[in-house]
Amino acid sequence: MASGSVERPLGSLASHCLTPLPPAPCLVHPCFPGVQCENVPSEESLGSMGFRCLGCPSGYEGDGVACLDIDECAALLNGGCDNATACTNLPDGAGRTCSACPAGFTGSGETACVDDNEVLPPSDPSRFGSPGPSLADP
Ligand SMILES: [Ca+2]
Repeated sequence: MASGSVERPLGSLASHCLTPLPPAPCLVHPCFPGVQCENVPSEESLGSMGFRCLGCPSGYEGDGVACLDIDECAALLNGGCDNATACTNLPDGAGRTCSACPAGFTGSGETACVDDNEVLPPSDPSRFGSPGPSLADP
């Protein structure tokens, strides 16, 4: 009894070998999460594929492969917060926050802190010395 042999039709094998597809680098997700990847023909070797990452998400900076959180407080003057407030950087592309306006001011650090009195003295009288405690008559 002859042992069976399996013959594979050549056609099915050949069809897999005739047109080798270039590997698509974007299939392995080489870009930073959330960044769009684009397969592009490699400039170094003809017929192979490279990739391009299309920018970092909002709140990040980098080349699209590596993206780092932007420290908005350092990048802008006080992060764009009113100078009377404190800017706090938020990680993971979440931007930054401004602290509340100090007592006696209305508004927010995001817009502007406005003095409740709204009227500022032309100069600080304490610069010229205050009258001090009045002397009681003897
Ligand atoms: Ca940030």
